[in-house]
Amino acid sequence: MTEQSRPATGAPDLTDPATDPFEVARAAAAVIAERTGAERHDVALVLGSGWGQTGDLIGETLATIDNADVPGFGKAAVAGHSGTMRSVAIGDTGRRALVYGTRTHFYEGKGVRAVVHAVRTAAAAGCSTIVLTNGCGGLNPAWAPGTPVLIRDHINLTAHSPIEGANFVDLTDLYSPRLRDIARSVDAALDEGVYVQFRGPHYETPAEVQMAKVLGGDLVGMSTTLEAIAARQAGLEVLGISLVTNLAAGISDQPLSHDEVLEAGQAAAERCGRLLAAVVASL
Ligand code: 8IG
Repeated sequence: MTEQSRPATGAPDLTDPATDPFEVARAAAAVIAERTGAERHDVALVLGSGWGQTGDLIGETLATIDNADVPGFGKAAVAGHSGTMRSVAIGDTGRRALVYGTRTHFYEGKGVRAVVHAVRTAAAAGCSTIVLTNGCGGLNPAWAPGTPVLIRDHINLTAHSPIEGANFVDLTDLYSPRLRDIARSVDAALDEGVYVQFRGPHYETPAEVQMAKVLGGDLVGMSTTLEAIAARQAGLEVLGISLVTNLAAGISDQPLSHDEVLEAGQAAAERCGRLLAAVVASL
């Protein structure tokens, strides 16, 4: 393709080592600013499995952008995820939330840069806080499907990092104790746990779930940890919230299905939406 015939957006190749991912993030942020009319956004939210409906409760959507129109972003790969991002008014505070309707998962094979691009774009768009949500399997049988759980810490089993080069980022308190306190002030019943990211896209075997338990894990999923690391590198304060959509394999005798995930999300949408809205309003 010649320089001239290349589309203006969506074109940069994050897998090319010559591409600077932070430069692409700045280009993406510029498109977002132009399309939303907002010079900056304050808080970013990534809506994972089961969280799709919750963005609406935060406030009025002022602009919706197709991911395909923003440099470095692609189409949604997961059923039930929306391939758009939205600029949402946070109540009447004058502040804006950048709400991502989907994420790129590591298992898609597009590389770690693609996985964390939304996070870097949020930072470039001016956000100081990011809320990472996901749907996951729970190891604690007391967490019925539809239970939101705060992420206290993580174990990254992908054997990858979003950070390139000799850049030793401190991950102590990666999941902000301050933001977890705020979340608990909204919903005092919230438990917290250690999130273990597997590569996926298959769910775990029961033996792998037991391994996660021995390692100190409480939640198993296929996202979030790489994004959280990139967020810390970018200076963002991170809140992680998992929605337990199923008991992890072998914890119950039920087989796992994506339909179950979507159902649990529907059922929990109201509680999760109110939680997100209240948290974002009190940041
Ligand atoms: I939703 O049980 C959802 N995502 N790895 N295991 C893993 N990812 C998940 C699960 C689960 N449920």
